[in-house]
Amino acid sequence: MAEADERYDPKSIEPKWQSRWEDADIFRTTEDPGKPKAYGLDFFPYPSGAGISVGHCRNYIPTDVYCRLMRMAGHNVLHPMGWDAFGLPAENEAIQKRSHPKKTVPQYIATYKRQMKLIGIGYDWSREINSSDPSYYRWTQWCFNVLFRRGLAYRSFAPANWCPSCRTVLANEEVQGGLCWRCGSPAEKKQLPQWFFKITDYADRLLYDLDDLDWPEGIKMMQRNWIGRSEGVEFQMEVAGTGKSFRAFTTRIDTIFGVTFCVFAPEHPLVAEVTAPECRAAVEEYVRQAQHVSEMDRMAAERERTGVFTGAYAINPVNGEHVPIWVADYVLMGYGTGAIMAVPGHDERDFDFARKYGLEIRRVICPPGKNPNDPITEAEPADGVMVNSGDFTGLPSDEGKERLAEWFESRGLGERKVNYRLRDWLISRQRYWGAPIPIVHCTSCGEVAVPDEQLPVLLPDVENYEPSGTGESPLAAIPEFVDTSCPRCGRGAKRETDTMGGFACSSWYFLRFADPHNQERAWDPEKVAYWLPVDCYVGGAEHAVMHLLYARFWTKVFYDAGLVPFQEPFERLVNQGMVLAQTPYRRPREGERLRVGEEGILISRPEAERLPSDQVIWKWEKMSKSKGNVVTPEEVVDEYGADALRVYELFVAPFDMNVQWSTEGIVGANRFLGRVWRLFWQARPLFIREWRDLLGDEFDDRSRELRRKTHTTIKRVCDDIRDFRFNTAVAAMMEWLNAIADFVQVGTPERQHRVALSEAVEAFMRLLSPIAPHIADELWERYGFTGFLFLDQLPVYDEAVAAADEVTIAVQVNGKLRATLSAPASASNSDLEQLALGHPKVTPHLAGVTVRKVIVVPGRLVNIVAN
Ligand code: ANZ
Ligand code: ZN
Repeated sequence: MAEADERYDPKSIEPKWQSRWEDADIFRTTEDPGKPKAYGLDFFPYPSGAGISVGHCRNYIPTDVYCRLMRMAGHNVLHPMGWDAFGLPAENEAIQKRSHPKKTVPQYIATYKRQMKLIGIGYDWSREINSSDPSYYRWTQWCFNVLFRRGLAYRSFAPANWCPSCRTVLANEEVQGGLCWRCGSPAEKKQLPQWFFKITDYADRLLYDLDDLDWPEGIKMMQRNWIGRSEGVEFQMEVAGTGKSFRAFTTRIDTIFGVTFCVFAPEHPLVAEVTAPECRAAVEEYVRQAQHVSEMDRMAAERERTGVFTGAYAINPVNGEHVPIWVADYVLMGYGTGAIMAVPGHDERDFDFARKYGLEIRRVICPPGKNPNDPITEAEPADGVMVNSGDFTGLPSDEGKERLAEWFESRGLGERKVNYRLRDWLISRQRYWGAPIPIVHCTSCGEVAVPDEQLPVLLPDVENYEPSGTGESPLAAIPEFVDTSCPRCGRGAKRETDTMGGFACSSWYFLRFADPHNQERAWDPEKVAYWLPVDCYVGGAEHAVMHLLYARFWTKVFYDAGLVPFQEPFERLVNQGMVLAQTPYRRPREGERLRVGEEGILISRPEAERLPSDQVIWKWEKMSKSKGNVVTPEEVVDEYGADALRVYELFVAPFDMNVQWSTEGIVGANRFLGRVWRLFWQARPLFIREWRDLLGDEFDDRSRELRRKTHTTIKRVCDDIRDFRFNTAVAAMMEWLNAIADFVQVGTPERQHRVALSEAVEAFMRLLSPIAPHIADELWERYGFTGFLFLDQLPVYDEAVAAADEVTIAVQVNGKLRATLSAPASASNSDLEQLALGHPKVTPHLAGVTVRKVIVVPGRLVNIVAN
């Protein structure tokens, strides 16, 4: 057979299959109620001019493998893709390129799509959606109306974070370390009327429902912290000699006898009223200074505490003590009441502050092992027994909290209170490239929603869309857009000119994929009920809070409105690790200034190669356009093929770990596929297509062994892929390939050998298909099968065949034979390790030493290294 000499040539195989898949439209999703469904979804990408890198592929390839496997396992699979095309990134990029997002976005989308096809991703493109298309944002506006009608969208004046360089308002989460997340300029404050969604109404549900989600624990923790629920007491304190009082929130009312001062936030309204004349100048100056410090910095734990005394005193309600009132910026106006009782003995910030300004530090909580009069040398925030606390002395913290809450409540001086860190979601953008907020301002009717049937409020087609720089949206400068009539009373009225931030579009797109072309409504409830919730949601951990919290919030609102039958959109969430690339920096020259946190000047690769090597510092950094360290899928596919890229991305490390990009790794993946190719040509003449009918043959030991390997691997690969353990799935395929190769090597003189071999190679092709679909379909065809493996089935797993005969394993400790044990041939390395470590003849040799290493040779030996 001449073809047997043919080399593995992905360049001829891959485009051929990609166009065949496309022609046969194999990825189109069908809704078959008779089959279980599986919905695999990647985070909604925003198409940028840089295209995708092999870093992004680490998101798309694994999801594709999972979806392909589920399809072959008999599920109806929804695996769609669309574009988060509205929003700041697209707009800012277009501004930079002096183009228009209407022009750039479609170009970028075309690139993304081409790249995704190039790496063999099986999206159902018939469901493609684009959030900047009126047929989509019409329904984003409809969603706004749903919230508005339920009292969950409101407008209020609020200090907005303002980036003077992007000339735009920033959401709190877009200000990072006091800087604009896009451009890095320091953020300022500006008062503007803004639209908000009342996510705080859902704080408790968003918090409690996290418990049942199959999400990474770290992400759940971040959401819990973001919501920041805390239980405490809010109570009243008098300001001595003024007749005025203020309220303070504390989570530690059990420490109230330890209050030695109080602190107001600089913005607290009482500051001006209670400050004594001799303190006024200093206080005013401090308040002025504080305006320039971002909230983020004010909260930072490591920051040096500052403050000034107001000259006023507060009266502690439990003991009548007068304590000084200070102003300090570590107290935030936006949390609790903006005023605190300070307990330096048991709160770290208060401790630092008291140390710095020489304020009294008192012990009122005693942990086990300490005495009531032991001095406090650092803040002791733990609960304990109350001491020096009047009638409450001797109570444990928990009980003290209850008793004091009752004490305050019975006197009408305070009450139990739950506080949240979570703030309402600022949705307004004073920018062009977004869905217009569908509201009309009428002088007699107020804020009126544009009726659903009049949607969409179209984004006007304009040339000049750059931010006005006044804080107003550029839409405000377009009279044809602004001037309208009130939908309620018909009189002249003005349209809202703010647009919605991109997080609105991505808060419901996963629903639209279930019914992407519906022109009557946002979605057909039956289709959504069939496909949703998303079974597996795949993306980067950087969206831990915003997108994932907002999407959960909208889903709950839709649930309450009877629009969807579930309360959580994403049943299972997985985060892929990042791809890091070597990034060259040049050592700084004399007097050259560096960016914060950097040891050198970022340079390009060619530049790095020209410089003497001692001038260049190489660092592993996240692959990104801004670092100039991007490797594109095109480069890799061109040289090694899409299947090799896929195998490499899966095999290189556990799915959720960061990886360092390596070309050698791809060479290895390509070599593996080359081995598959050659072996399959070698085995081709031995293949018996009707092997299933011949399973009644007597099998000898080697044939049984191969069959066992086949079936244990089928199980392992399927389980691994479902659990996103792609690296071990590929490793199992590699081991299996070696076993098949050895088997062929030894020879196949009898029919039973060829039956076992045929079973193995057919199963191998099927299992290879989700991972490396092009080569799999090619081999499939060359073995005389027709059709596409994607539309075919996974190999059938037979537990009885996989069930192992026993094998005998020698157990050594430091190279000396100490025991032999029998174990199932299918036992994994860690099973064997456990058996060996627990063996009664082995344990005496491990007493008093530490196990340093356990080496397992499957089927043969366990060697324990201990000393
Ligand atoms: C006295 C105290 C003693 C406190 C103690 C803590 C420990 P969480 O858990 O985050 O809700 N606090 C209250 N309002 C504040 C504000 N606007 N800015 C800064 N800090 C504020 O934190 C609640 C605690 O943070 C409150 O309990 C208060 O300090 C402080 F041993 O009161 B505590
Ligand atoms: Zn009106």
